[in-house]
Amino acid sequence: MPMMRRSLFALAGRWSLALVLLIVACQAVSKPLAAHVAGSAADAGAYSGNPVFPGWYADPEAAVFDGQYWIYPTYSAAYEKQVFFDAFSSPDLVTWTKHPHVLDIKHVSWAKKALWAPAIVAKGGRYYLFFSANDIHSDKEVGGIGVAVSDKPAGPFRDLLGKPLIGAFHHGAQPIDQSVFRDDDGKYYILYGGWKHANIARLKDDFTGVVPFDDGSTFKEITPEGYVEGPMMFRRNGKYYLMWSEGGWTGPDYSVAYAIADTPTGPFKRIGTILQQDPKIATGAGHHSLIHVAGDDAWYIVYHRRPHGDTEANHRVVCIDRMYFDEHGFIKPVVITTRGVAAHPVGHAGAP
Ligand code: FUB
Repeated sequence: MPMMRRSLFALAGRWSLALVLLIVACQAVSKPLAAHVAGSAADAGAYSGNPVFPGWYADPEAAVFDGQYWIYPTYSAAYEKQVFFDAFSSPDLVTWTKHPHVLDIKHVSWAKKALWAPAIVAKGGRYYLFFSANDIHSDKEVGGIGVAVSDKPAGPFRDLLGKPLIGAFHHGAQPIDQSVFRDDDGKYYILYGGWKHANIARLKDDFTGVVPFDDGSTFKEITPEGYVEGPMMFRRNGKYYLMWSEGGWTGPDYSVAYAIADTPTGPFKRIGTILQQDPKIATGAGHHSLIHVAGDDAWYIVYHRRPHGDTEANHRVVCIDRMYFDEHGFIKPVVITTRGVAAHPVGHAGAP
């Protein structure tokens, strides 16, 4: 090949490489995602569709900050690739913007794998992202539940402690699947636990550790019948609602049940299942969180489920549907949909 043509080819090659790098860089910054409306074309823009954004994601944590809804899910790629969190924000539950890598394992010195089940709290102008890491199977391993902090809900989040907040098994609970509950008196509690045991502990005000209850105990087991993992708590009309996931997370029967008590430490007696598969829609519906829009008392359940007939364990997608209470305060069974929820600008929303 003559020298001139070779250098022209080399130049074209370099420009193509530059173009590809530019495209990849553009995709890495926050960008609005097209709404994934699975209903009719008329739904576009009016309903969220389910899943609400593309990609394999699970264990969604919902919150409302700065006039936006936020969802922080587990990145549900293959096990060894679950090493960062993306976040998603929306002004109306329909249009979602992806915020890539809000927390990455490379910024948590003790974390190596299995970054799971984010839980977020805003306090004192900062945002605290609780996470599980390393999927530990005994106290001999390093890992458990950690906490990272940022000045913005979109991160970047950085490890607060340089070590796990809860790094050992208590009452048989694997230290994963945390959620944080703020009671009306301003006390913060962490609920967590895999391997069919649920614990509650009181958090220090600065989230650097846990403080003992009045009776001197630090971790209280609150495991209800049927419990597997993914506990979360909210308060409504003076009652404490504990919700959790049951069944195997890799299978179709994964589901959510709940109990009601007069105190955050229970006792919690299982009332029933409120979220489960609908063979006509999807399977494995579980590991959820809630959004409460105080202005019109609307409740949303944000959860993951798996596409029909897909048996790959990590193929989980994030969905939103409405949740309703009956006149006695019991939660009605959720109807899971492909249409999702109607657009609801944030207004006076507040996540429990
Ligand atoms: O996503 C990883 C694990 O799967 C979570 O910790 C469990 O709750 C289950 O959803």
